[in-house]
Formats: sequence, structure tokens, C-alpha cells
Amino acid sequence: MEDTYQHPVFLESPRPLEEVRRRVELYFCVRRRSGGGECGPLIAVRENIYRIDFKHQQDQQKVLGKSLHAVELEDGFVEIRVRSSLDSPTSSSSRSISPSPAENSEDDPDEDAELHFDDQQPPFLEENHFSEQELAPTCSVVLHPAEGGASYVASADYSGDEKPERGRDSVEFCDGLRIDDSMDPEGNMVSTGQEEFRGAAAASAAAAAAGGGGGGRVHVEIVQDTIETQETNAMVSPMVGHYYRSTRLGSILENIVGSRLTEDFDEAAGDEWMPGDFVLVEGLPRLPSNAVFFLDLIPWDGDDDGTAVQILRLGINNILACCDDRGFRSVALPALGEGMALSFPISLVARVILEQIYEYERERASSTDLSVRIVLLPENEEAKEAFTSVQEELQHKESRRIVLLGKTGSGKSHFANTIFGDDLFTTHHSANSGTVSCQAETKCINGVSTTVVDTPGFFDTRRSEEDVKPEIIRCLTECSPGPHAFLIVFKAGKFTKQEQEVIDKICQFFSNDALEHAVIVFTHGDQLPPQMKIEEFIADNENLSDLVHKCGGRCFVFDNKYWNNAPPDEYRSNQFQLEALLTTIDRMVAENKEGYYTNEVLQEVEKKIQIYEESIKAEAGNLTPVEIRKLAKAEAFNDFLTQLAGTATGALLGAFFGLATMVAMVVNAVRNLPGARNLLKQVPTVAAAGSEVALASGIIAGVVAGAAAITGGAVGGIAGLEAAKGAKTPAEAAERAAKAVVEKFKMLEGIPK
Ligand SMILES: Nc1nc2c(ncn2[C@@H]2O[C@H](COP(=O)(O)OP(=O)(O)OP(=O)(O)O)[C@@H](O)[C@H]2O)c(=O)[nH]1
Ligand SMILES: [Mg+2]
Repeated sequence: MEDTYQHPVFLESPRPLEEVRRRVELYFCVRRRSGGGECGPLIAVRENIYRIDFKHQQDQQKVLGKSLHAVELEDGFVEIRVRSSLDSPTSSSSRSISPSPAENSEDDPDEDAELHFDDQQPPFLEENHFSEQELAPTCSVVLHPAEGGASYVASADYSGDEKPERGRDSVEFCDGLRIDDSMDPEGNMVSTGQEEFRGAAAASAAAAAAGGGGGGRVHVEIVQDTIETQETNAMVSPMVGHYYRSTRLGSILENIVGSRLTEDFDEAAGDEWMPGDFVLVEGLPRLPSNAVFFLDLIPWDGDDDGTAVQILRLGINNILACCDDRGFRSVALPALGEGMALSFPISLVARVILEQIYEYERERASSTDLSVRIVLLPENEEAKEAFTSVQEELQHKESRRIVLLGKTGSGKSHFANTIFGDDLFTTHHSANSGTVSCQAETKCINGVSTTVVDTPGFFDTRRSEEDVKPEIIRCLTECSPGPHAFLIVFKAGKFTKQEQEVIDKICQFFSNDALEHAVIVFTHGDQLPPQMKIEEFIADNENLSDLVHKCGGRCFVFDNKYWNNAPPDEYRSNQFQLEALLTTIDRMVAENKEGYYTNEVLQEVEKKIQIYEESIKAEAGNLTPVEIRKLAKAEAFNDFLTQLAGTATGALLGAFFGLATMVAMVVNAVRNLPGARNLLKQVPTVAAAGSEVALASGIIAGVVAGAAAITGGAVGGIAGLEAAKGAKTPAEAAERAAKAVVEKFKMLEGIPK
């Protein structure tokens, strides 16, 4: 199997990292923190020197863009220096300029630059409450002018008596940095806000620029905590009658900030105001958020759709729009409207806030991500329940998961980019050197969060079991708890024996349930004779017609190359076809009971992902739900990879697409050993089962391999598959595989023969 993590970064640490391996790996695989992304494990190279390999070169380069990374551990920060190779002293893309940033940016405004304030303290530090003596002389700021943000590396040490913890040093230091907008000679705002500052603004812009994030999504997370301690770019405090102290939160803020709040509020507030308006106060001392929106609301009037609710909706919309205008990347808001002063019912508050955020996302023009954190009081279980259930309901309605399947070279990866109108997926320019591993990307299309999973040619007989199997498992985890649509991709115009084989395989592997969620998509539409519609092309081929018929007649044609900008006619236009395709998917979803396709195997996968989500959430604190899910999927993938090491590709595909026997067997394989033992007893029955026998020969080996893997390795499955190789009939293969594995299994278990 090809090594998918091939872009190394070398780390030099002042202390051993073995015991904090997981935290370091987490840091480097979260783009918001390090600029990085999907990466392999931390590997020790020599004493205090480590290596971590990234999947994508752009993530490696982003990490190298900062020569020093501050990784937060339980006992403070560790500063890790990164390099592109063991020979290079520091990262190649950082350089020191002192003292004027302006000179550099004139030379090369697009290049990231590292500024060292070694000798000369900038004016904003003098204005800040740290004296020169309190700061050690080494601190540096990396400007990313092209991305409109900055990140920093600080090794500030305090010499005063009240020596705060190191994590806090960084926080306060960032505050100082924030004050001076003139830092960036191009007029770009230097990003703000503690933890967020460490990367949110720069990294999410980078993510969008690099095409790795999800471009323009609004991430909603619900937490139980105190809102005044949130380290977000901005926070929201409700008020009644333009009087900020009228709510509990307003009073808390006044207690923290003191009299400065009244002064700054009065200065920021205009003479005229309307309900739904906000007063934006920035730079308040002792608050982790740099900006506070004081939002004018009116008490609930007893009407779920009355004036008070409309004003709340308007206010939320205005605040989110202002966040985008001002370049804020994260905002925290309480359960606006709940509480004595405004008296909205909590279920209504939850619905209005969440609906409004999703509505805003639909209309939003910005291509950078915005994180909205809804902060509920820790003891308020009722609020938590209300928000969680509305969020589940809306997310169910508001998402699509699409899996692309088809022969190598049929145009899946290019089509994935056509769907998003963006080059998010890795493409190749020859029909032979294609995608080797699944890639999943998410982006908002017409207000619906849409995930597309691009796959390598699963039905390609030239690819080895060992190459294809992990990718089927990856696909299962990426589309969990199940896809809304399988798009089966063919080339228009050319229908060879190989295309025929793909149709045969689909008919063999797909259950009726899966076919109800399948759509046929043709690429290379330019090959269609003039005036011909795709239905006429299909009608020429009996097997193809049958397949399309099984898929409820759902078929569309695209040309990823020629039908983008100036399409020859309405029909021969990707935009026209895409609108029709999405409408069809949405209709298919509405008509299906569950909305999306699922089966016991996919549910098993989802269960495992959720277990990991819980443990990562408990362990890694400040991650967004999207980041947590990404990490949980990676963990679940590793687990299933081990458990299904010996399962044949055919068995896995059958299980994915819902063939009952395969589903049962794979579920047993991942659930328990006794299940695998019982299955062994059923070998003759399975072997006699007829049409599924050919696939079963692999499954039996695989199921037992799952068991064997649990007790000590995947040898059982491999032994089974080896033994099955010489068989003359599928039934014989099944028996031979099972026997071989039984032997291996007994050996592993210590059972006498
Ligand atoms: N003219 C034309 N060429 C296309 C179209 N779609 C893809 N191609 C070309 O077809 C080749 C294969 O496209 P890919 O998108 O890599 O195919 P794939 O299905 O992802 O292939 P694998 O990754 O190997 O499974 C590339 O050379 C593309 O440039 C299309 O609609 N029209
Ligand atoms: Mg591809």
C-alpha cells in the first residue's frame, strides 16, 4: 500500500515528548492550532528529536511556516522548533527581520515574514501593562499578509513577584499585540484573542486558501461553561432598553471590567438606537474576548413568531454579519433571551438561535470559517437538552453525505471538484495514475453542509486487496452513519468491457436498499453526439438501462472540462445538471424513511466514532466539534483496520452496500470473538448459500481474522486467504479458508487441536 503520509517535519524539543505524544499529535493535526492537518504518529528520531509526517504538502509547509510552535501541555507550554530536514538548522520559510516590518512587506508583500523584537520594544508593548523588565527579550511575530492575519511565538518570562503561569503569559502578551493595528503595513488587522490568536484567524484563512478546511462554513458548538471566560474573538451580552446592566451577564461583565465599561459603552453607543441593534465595545480589560456585542432585545410577548422573536433573529443576523465584516473568526453567545429580563422559553430560544445561525450560513458570502460557540450555564441541563435536540433536528435536515464510486479514470475526482466548484480534491491528469486513498471534503452548497467522499476504484480488479481494503474502511468512517447518496460514475461515449464489468459488480454487491440511494452520473459529456441526451445513450445498452432502471431512472451528465464557464447550451451545462442532481438527491432523501442509507455495519462504525468523540472531548478541551469528529474518525478507522485485517475486499463491499449475510458476518467480526466462533460452525451453510458464496470465501477468512486480530494479529485472515487461493470452486475456497483459520485461531487461543 502506498505510504499516504509522506511530507515530514522534524521537531526539536527541549524535553522528551513520548509521554505527551498524543497532545503533540493533536496539536499538529489541528489546522487551527498549528497550521497542520492529517498526519501520522510522532516518531522518535534521536534524543529529543522527532518526526511527524503529513498527508498533504500544504499542511507540512504551513507548519514549517512558523519555526517555533508553542504546544500546550497539562503543565504549561513546550516550545518546539520545526525544520524541514535533519540537516537544516531552522525552517526554510521563516526569516528574521529587525526592526521594521514595513521594509519587508514592500519587498515581498505576499510572503510570510517573521519579525523578531529582540532589541527594540514596539510602542504597543510600552502602552500595555507589562513593563520592559517583565518581558524577556525574545519574542517574535509571524505575519501572514496574504491571509490577513498573524501568529506569534513568545518566550516571555516574568521577573515580577506575581509570576503567572506560562499559558497565561501568552494570553496577556497577545492582548498587548492586539492593541496595535498598525502592525501590518498592508493595513490588515492583526488577529486577536488568546487561544484563537494562536492560529484561528491565520489558520482558518490558510485553510480556506489551501482548500483544506471546508470554505465558508459556520461551525456551531454548544458548551456548558461561563461565557465571560471564553477565549473567542467576540462575545455577546443581551440588554433591554439600551441599558447594558439590565441582564445578569451585563452585571457580571461590569464586575469584571469595572468603570471602564460604562465609559467605553457610552463612547461606542450612538444617540439613536432600535431594538435589534448592538453596541460593539472593543478592548475591554480583563476579558478574554477582545470585543463585546451588547445586543438590544425586547422581552418575550408570548408569540413564537412575534416582534420579540423577530428582533432576536435580526440581532443575531446583525452580529454574525459584523463578525464577518470585522474578520472575527469566533464568537460566543449565551442563551439569548432566556432569563428574568427577557423571559423567552428556553425551547424557543434554542430554536430561534440555531435556525438563525444556519439561515445566516446559507446566505453568507464569506469563504472563511466562523465558529459560533453557544455557552450555557453548567447547571442548566434543560437548556443543554433544548439546544442539543434542536441542533440534531436541524443538522439532520441540513446535511448531505455523498459517496462517489466508479471505475478508475471515470472522472470521479474531477467531478468532486465540479460539485464544489472548487479544486478541493486531488486530481490527476491521466486516466491511469489516479486516486489511491479516499478523500472527504465538506462545504456548504445552497445552505446545506455537503460532504463528498471521493474513492479510488473499488471495483478495479487490478488493485490489490491490501490497497483497496483500508480505503473501503476509510470510506465507511468518512460517510458514517451512512451516505445520503451513492453516485456511480461512468464515462459517457465509451462503453467497453471494463464498464460492463463495473455494472456486473454493482449488481452483485448492491442491495436493493443501497440502490434506492444510488444515482448514475456520466462525465465526459462532450463525447455525447450533438443533440443527444444521456437517456438516449443509455437506451443503446441493455445492461446499462437495467442498472439505471434499478436506480429509479436517476441519471445525469456532466463534462468536468468543457461545460463550466461557457456551456454550449442549457442541457450541456454543469451548473444546470448540478442543480438537477442536488434536487434529485434531496427528493430521494425526503422519500426514504431514514433520509440516508445505513445498515448495521455503518451503525457499528458510528457507535465507535461517538465513543471516541466523547473521550477526545474529555481529553482535548478546546477543540471544535468538527475537529473532534475528524480525530474520532481517524481513531475508529485504525480500530476497524486491525479488526478487519483479514476480511476480503468483496466481503467488505458487500457489507457496505447491504448484502445481509455480509453485514451480519462483518458485524460479528467487529463485535466479538464468540460471534466469530459461531460463524465457523456455519461454514457449510454459508458455502451452500449460492450466489453469495464467491464473496463468502473471503468473508469467512475475514471474520475469523477479525477474531484473530483481537487475540494477537491478522495472521488468521492471511492464512485463510492463502489457503483459499488454490481452491477450484467457491465452496471449496470457503471450506479451505475456514479450516486454515480454525487451526490458526486454536493456536492463538491455546486450544488443543
Ligand atoms: N474531457 C473530459 N475529461 C475528463 C472529465 N473528467 C475527467 N476527465 C479526465 O479524465 C482523467 C481521469 O479523471 P479523474 O477525475 O482522475 O478520474 P477518477 O475517476 O478520479 O480516477 P481514479 O482516481 O483513478 O479512480 C483525467 O485525465 C481528467 O482530466 C470530463 O468530464 N471531460
Ligand atoms: Mg480519483
